[in-house]
Amino acid sequence: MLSEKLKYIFDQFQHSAEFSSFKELASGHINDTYLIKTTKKPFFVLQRINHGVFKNVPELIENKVAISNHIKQKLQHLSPKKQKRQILTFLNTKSNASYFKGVEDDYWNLMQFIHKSVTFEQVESEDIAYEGGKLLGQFLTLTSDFDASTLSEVIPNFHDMSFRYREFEEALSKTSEDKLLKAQTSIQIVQDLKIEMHILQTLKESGEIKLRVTHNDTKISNVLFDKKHKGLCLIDTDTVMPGIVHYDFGDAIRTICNSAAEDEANLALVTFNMSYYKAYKKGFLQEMKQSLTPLELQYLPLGAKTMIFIIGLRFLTDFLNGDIYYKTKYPEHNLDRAKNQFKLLQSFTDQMGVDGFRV
Ligand code: GN1
Ligand code: MG
Repeated sequence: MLSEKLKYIFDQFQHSAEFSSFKELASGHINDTYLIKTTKKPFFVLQRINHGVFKNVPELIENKVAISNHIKQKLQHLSPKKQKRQILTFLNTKSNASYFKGVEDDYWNLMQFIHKSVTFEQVESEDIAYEGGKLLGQFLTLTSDFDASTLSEVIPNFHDMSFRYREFEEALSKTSEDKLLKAQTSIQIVQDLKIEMHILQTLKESGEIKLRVTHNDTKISNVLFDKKHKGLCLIDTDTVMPGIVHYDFGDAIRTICNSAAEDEANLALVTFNMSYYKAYKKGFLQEMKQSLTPLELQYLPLGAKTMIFIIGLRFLTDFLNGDIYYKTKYPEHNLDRAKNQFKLLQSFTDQMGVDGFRV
């Protein structure tokens, strides 16, 4: 039984808590995540890291712990209570490893649950967008003096556009006629935007936009808020790696400004909410403006466009590949996700106008 298995794994970690029950936290597309309730608070979050996606789990956990420790040092002035709510705390196993390896080649990681917190799958107000922006700005500021080159690239080429195009082109050449037909419009969009979608990568490769620590999965459901909807911390730091600021800015926008869920199939419901964009950007710049170069600042809108696009491209590629990467609930789930992102992109570009992206 799953409950017994989770209790067993939970008990391999260093704590004196007693397992009472569990609840699956099903919002992620890659890992399996469980809230572990104990007889006495705090609760915990137990996560099975998807080893197919994350090839080197020890390095992934090293990254996460190093970033948490760095933030902890920076936030030493806060009360212990506040620190517990704003910094992720990972636990070691009884044999002092940072993860537990099960017999089925399954890798587990445990952290403390942050009580009295909430997350949003979708944004409900400008205030939440603003708070989300502030929190991301704080994360990037707190980690700005961390040497990004010491982080492992847990998923190589994660936001690399040429790599994602290569994967897409390979999928195109191997997929079925039926899938090609169903995805025709989306495929055309991808082909049309190829040059523009490489602009940021070129600036990154030339060194004109510098590498820093980035979170790389800043969707709004990865932002933890307190009950009054003030930002607490970013969660899901699995993909913390060297990157450019546009990755994090754009990936957050992608979810914050979508008037519908990421997989809403009725595209009439999918529009880009410009007032949330402005609120988010305001919060973000309040924390970040001093440390952004003029070039980084000018390219933020294109960062948003590029990140909406790249996630759409990845969903589309996975559809063409027969759903081998993301968890899906029905056969065309990935295609619906891709179409959704491309509709969002269209709505964003319509509202920004051509000049909105010009620098
Ligand atoms: C995946 O599993 P989750 O929800 O944390 C993906 C992100 C995508 C996101 C789309 C390692 O994140 O890159 O933006 O789905 N993570 C990985 O919702 O591929
Ligand atoms: Mg993630």
